[in-house]
Amino acid sequence: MAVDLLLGLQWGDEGKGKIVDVLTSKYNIIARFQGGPNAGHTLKFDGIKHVLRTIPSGIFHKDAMNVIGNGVVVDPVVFIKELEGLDQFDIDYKAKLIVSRKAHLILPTHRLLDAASEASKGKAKIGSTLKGIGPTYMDKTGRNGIRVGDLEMDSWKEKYRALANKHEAMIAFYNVDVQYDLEEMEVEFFESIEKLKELQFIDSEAYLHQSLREGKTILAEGAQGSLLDIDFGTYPFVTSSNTTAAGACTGLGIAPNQIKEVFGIFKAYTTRVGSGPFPTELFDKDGEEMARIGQEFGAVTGRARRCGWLDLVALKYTCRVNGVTQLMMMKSDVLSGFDTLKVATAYKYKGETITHLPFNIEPENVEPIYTDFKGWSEDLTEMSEASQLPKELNDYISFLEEELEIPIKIVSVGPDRKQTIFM
Ligand code: 2SA
Ligand code: MG
Repeated sequence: MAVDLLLGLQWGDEGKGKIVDVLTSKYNIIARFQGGPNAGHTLKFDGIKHVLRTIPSGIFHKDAMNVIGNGVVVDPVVFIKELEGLDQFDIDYKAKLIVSRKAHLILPTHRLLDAASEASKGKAKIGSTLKGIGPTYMDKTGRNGIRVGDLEMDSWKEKYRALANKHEAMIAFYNVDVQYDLEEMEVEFFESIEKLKELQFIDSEAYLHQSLREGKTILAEGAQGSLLDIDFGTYPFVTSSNTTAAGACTGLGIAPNQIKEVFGIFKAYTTRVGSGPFPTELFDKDGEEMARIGQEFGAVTGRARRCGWLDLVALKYTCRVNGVTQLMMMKSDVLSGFDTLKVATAYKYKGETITHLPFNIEPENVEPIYTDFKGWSEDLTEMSEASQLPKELNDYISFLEEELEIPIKIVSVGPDRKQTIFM
């Protein structure tokens, strides 16, 4: 009778998809609470690799119900393509997937606005995924958005036209080179809306409350990472939703005291896509090795991820903001073969040594102070039990557990469901 929460503690791509997939069989309901098609949760099992964008990761489990919560932004075009991609797996998604009436819709012009805004910023661009996320949340908080529930009334089309016209004027105002044919985009959009309407729209908060009363278990699945949170991330280089624990309350309508476990997922090192500060970023051979061995390319945009050492200052911060109760360390296998591993345990900031994340972590303000660890050379990918892990990795794990005061419960040693070590 509780909600557990699963979150990324860095800048996204921590491997949340894999862990949800490992955990889903324990839950009756898997719910997404924020973000949209900017997420890309990669699942790998039985020799199949599949990337989910808006659909919760429980869709592959026979009995789990999947909820798209009110905090999510839904692009009908992307969403329908995603559903069609499931056809090969023979999944009855009309029975297993439900969408909150209060979720906001990403319109074609939101995508164009995202592109225009980014183009107008030049070098200062956020490096957004260009999925229209920012403009859609702007319309939500600006009280102009169109919601899934609006589609049940014919009047939504007038509202749509007025909003799209306004967006076109805004795109022109940016005065940048964004080519588009809105009529063509709308053909696909309206077709997708018709297909979307075949799904079950529900008052998801009521559904979740009732499910809790019936003793069902819920896993709330976060997207992106805590350092991309609109309030607590590296603003303005963040996404436009609350990716932290509080976002699960506002994005699903569940109360804070219903949340039990908070699973915090982090990589054994750090990566980031898009712009923005990254204190432990590497520009040397070590960074290149992490990118190569870890295959650090975005699941959504294919962009190369920036790589660096683990940043414990940032990790401590995100553990606190989220109230993490259990940690899961991903991609430990990628660190095999490094002679020395480094972990940032403090920052040099304006001549002082600090251990909290300051307001401004731009490189000119912050220099990481590292603690060194001896590396290991063993290949971890075939290991299946905690007793097999090399001593050096155990030392690395113990150090992190002591510093963070939270146990590491899962160590992932490869992308497959099977390559998961329970500690
Ligand atoms: P946006 O499109 O407005 O949300 O972009 C704003 C910033 O947020 C970054 N961003 C991400 N960074 C990493 N992972 C993301 N999503 C997937 C995930 C990634 C994937 O959840 O794992 O697998 O491809 C994600 N979404 C947004 C973006 O780079 C901008 O810096
Ligand atoms: Mg990802």
